[in-house]
Amino acid sequence: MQPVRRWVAEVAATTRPEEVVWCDGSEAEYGRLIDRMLSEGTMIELNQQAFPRCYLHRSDPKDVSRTEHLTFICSARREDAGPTNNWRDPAEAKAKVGEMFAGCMKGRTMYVVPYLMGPAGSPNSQVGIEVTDSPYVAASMRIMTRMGQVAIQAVEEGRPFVRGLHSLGELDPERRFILHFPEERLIWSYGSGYGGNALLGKKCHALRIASVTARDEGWMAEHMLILGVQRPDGETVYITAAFPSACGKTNLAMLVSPFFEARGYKVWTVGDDIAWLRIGEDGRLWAINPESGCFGVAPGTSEQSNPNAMAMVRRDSLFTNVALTPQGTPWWEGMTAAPPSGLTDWQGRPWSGQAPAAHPNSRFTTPIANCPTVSPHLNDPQGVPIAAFLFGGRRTHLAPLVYQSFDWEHGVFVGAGMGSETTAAAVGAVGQLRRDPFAMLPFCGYHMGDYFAHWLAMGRRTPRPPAIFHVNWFRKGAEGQFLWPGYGDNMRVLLWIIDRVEGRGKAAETPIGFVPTPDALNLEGLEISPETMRELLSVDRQAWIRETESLAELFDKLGDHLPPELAAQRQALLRRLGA
Ligand code: OXD
Ligand code: MN
Repeated sequence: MQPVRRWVAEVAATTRPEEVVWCDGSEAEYGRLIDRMLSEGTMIELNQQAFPRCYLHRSDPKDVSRTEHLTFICSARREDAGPTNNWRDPAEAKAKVGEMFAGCMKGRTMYVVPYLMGPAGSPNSQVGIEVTDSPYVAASMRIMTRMGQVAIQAVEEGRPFVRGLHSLGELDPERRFILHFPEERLIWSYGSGYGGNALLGKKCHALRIASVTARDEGWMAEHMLILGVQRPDGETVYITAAFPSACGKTNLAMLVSPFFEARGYKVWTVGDDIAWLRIGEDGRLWAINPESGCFGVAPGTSEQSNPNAMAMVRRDSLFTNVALTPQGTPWWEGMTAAPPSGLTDWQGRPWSGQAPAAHPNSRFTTPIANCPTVSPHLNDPQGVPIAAFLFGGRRTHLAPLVYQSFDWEHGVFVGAGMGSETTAAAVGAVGQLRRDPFAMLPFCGYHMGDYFAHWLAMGRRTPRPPAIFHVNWFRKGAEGQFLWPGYGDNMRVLLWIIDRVEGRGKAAETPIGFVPTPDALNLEGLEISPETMRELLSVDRQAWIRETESLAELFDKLGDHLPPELAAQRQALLRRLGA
């Protein structure tokens, strides 16, 4: 613990907290954190009969989502951050933000949070130490990570650790910086208490820093859910999926399908946001979920869209920026068809009915162990073997419901070309197409071109790589209606994917990849017209030519870091489309 103590002492000397608390991750300590926030008024106790051990936190109204324009990769060389990341010279960044940290914890408690990303005892897990002046962050980290003794033990065994320094500062958007120093495995986050900016184990460590470590060490840190589909014969097939923020990753990870469950199928949830993958001795890629909790988007979560999440959040959960009913229970848009009367909005005001009652990016923070479908392999040090990768996004008009890439290299091209219409999970305009390769654009800690090259290299080195698919639950018809029911019916798509992986599953070859034939999906019990299915599976050549041409913008931006294989894939697709 010597190096940890030295660093913590250094940090305390700069930030000058009133007291330093070393967190052990115990239940009693969590209780003390909650009690403190209740007495300080930064947590509100929810109805303990209906929602035992659940609390509501209201954030500063100007601190409600990730702030990508204030997020920086401070690699020694600008070129290593690449053109899709903000970059700052490490020394300059430290000088500027170091001034903000000086004395910033005066009168506050500094919590030292040792945490483990990944199961205890897994060689693929990593240790982090987050120092924070936010009890909300310390309490949330206990849900999101394995916190306390297990991490200390790993440090004592000589494991390296990622250092994360966090302060709420003044919560001033003008004095807010999320800085990553990949060469030092160091994170500095100042001026925000929002999960994605402040729970440093998550996006900052498990994606931005870990993606660099993964590149250097030959594994993968991905923005992917992990699920297992158990078949009636008892065998479970594992799939990971990368979708941009707020495209339904949590819903897919916890999919419920009464129709298929009655026929002996079952979905197991391993993770809903992040996967770390390594090549196993058997030549397959094996995935662990580095997290132990879900930090899910509340609006839209309902008994219909995600009954497992609804069950999961009913205990031991922290809610942030949701609305409050007069009964002391949480509410958000989409939870029930009509809003209950007498709501208090996310800012603590009587709800006017004009603006949303819950913030569109309001969240629940919940132990994944509470999920009714949690996989028995959640804590398996080995992880689970992955048979298929899914990419996807919100594409109202372009992408078919599902298609399979021709091979790994083409699949990497499909991931590189991912795009989605923006949502409220990050600050900025909503509803515009944003390229988001592998859903990693905001989370890759190095040059995106080098990241593509790392994917290609992983494919070459993996003897039994997963098959790669693209899905789109969000295609709309001429009247603007969704063509596919989504949610539990996405199981039909997963089953086709498993069929394909196992060498069954009918498909037609199209210029963009293998698309199911109209009779290939199991549509039993679903009312959907053959015309709608045709539209859902159709490939509009002209639209795809425009799409593929517009990809040049991203590819050109990556300059000579763009792997030539991907430039060739783009040309080949244009040729197949007849451009
Ligand atoms: C998240 C995100 O919060 O991707 O998971 O924004
Ligand atoms: Mn995410």
